Amino acid sequence: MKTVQDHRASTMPVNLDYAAWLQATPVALDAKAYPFTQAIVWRTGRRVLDTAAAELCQGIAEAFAVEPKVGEAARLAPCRLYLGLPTDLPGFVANQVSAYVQQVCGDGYVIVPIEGGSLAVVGHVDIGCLYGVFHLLRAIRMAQPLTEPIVQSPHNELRMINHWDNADGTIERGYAGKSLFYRSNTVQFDPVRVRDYARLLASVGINAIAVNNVNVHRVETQFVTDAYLPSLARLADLFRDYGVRIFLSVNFASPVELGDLATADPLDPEVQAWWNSTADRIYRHIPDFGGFLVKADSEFRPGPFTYGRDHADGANMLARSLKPYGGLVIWRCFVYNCLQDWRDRKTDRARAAFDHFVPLDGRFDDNVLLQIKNGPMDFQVREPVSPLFGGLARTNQMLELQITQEYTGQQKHVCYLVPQWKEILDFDTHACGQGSTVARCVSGALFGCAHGGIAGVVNVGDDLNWTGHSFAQANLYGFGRLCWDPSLSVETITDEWVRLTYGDDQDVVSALAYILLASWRTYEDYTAPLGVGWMVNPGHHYGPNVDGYEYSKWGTYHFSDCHGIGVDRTIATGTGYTGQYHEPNRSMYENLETCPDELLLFFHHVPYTHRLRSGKTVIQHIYDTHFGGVEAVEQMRRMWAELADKVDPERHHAVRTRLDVQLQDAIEWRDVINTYFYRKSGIPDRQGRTIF
Ligand code: GCV
Repeated sequence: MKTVQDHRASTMPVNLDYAAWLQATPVALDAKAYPFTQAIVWRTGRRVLDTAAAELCQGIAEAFAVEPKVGEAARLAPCRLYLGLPTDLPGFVANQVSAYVQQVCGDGYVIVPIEGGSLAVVGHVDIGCLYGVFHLLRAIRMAQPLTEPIVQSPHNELRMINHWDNADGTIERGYAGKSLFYRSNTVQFDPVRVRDYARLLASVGINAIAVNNVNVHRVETQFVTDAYLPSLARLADLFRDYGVRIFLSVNFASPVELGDLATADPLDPEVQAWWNSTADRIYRHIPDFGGFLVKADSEFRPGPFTYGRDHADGANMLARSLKPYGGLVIWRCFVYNCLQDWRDRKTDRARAAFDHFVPLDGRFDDNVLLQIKNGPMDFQVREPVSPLFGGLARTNQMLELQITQEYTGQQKHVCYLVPQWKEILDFDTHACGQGSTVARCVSGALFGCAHGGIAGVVNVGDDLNWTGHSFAQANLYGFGRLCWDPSLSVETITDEWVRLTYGDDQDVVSALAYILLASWRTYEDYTAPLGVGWMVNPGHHYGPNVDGYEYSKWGTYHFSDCHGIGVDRTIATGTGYTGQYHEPNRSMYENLETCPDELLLFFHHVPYTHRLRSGKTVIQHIYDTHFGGVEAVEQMRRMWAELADKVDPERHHAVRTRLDVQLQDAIEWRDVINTYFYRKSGIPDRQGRTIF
């Protein structure tokens, strides 16, 4: 049998970051604590199960420096680890696991101690067994006991990564090198690297991947043709071993742009026939193809509006072409007017997704999912939750998060987003009374939808450490863990990532957890205040520029003048956006007294002297958070410096260099923002600190 290690190039540079949270270092306990690790029994010949067994062998060998027995030798060992489906197991093992396996849904698994010191890792499908293996190895690495049965089912059917990779090898909003999949307008990849990537993804439960940018340009439009499908099929094959199905982002105007038809009108039978034969072709090459991801009528991408049709017409037409194969259409709701007039205070970009899609609720086919960004604007450091969650009751839906740090420091700054995502998932929409959380909306549980899930725009490129900043790996890890189980606590996920990636030393664990957990708030403190967002340089979105988008067409304004700041989105005097929420959220946001401080300027335009619920005025809050944010980065830098003897020099140096950059940038943000608002308001800092 080939081990996972056999697939690795022996020339692969040694880099601890490359192994991410699957480090190959020995663990403190010896193998006797886990007697079942001496032998592995499984039925060979099925790809995913063989992958699971190979991972198990490798993980055990790395942890305890002892190779487990396999094959005949394993069957003779006194204790064994049984891996497989219930039908693969010897009768006495099957009997002992059956009550637990019955509780498992979808691609979940059980890990059950068997009499005499053996253990069984069992799922209903082979991929469940692989997830069980990764759970088991994680538990061993974290020295957790495995004496009680563990029953795990994923909360979300689709746990998906979106790549914004272009065929030329660039990545839109990518901060960790070039694409892992493309170069010079061809599909070109290192199979070892891609396999290792698939492995990382599967280890946290990811099961779907859209391999190209939602902005589908001329070359990627051809991905659905015979010119590209054979090489995409090879890519899909690498992901297949790890149970990850590939999706393609498609161009709605493909029938026209590929030169076959004069129209892409979704109600034209010839267009339907064109997509049907396109789907037939794709499935001939990739039999387990997941489906299409579509950005339509958004930021200059073509869509059904051109033909006087709506999003349901467009999505359903594509869905019908995939239906015979069980494929899905994931249709994005990031639809708004990107040619707005900044002088117009009535049009509100935040309203757009709800206004476009709620009237279509119930009209989408059952293999369509609407993919909704977490907030109504665009992945800002702080936004309210999109009111589309809870606004759609008869439509499959998915949450879209941004793992790549476009607006949150571009992987030069530490910004650990798991606490933000957790707040989003826990947000109570009140759509069906109390407890109608976003997590329940998107899993499909709240409204009994057929499909659901979470997608993340990934932060990975071909940098050797995958994510540019070593700590940005924690976002990828946490994303996967939350997709699997949104009820996991931030602290649990953080502790897992730190210990799996950087080891068990208590000083390292506590310093790293502190830095990660403080980082989102810190980033927010030195950038745009109180939920107002933006204030970044246009185009690349890095660094401060308070008025960068203020007089532009993009609909992203803060409306600061000498009196005050913020966007009035109330029903009473503003754009009426607050009316898109269910009560009591609507009233909470509508009223100045109950609106949470951190979102005040998203919902209200107030004078600089307005007193926040914290007791501070808005202007003093701006000064204090901006000075405080820089101090917090200085503190992170000090804490990291103190770990110099406890972290390997390569990773220590790389992180220190990025923290230096973060500090310089935070100072720049502080001074630009404070100076801007001092000059606008004329109100000095009560503490008399330097403002320019
Ligand atoms: C892929 C924002 C980003 C764009 C991105 C777009 C989207 O506008 O800046 O780069 O395009 O969102 O999500 O479609």
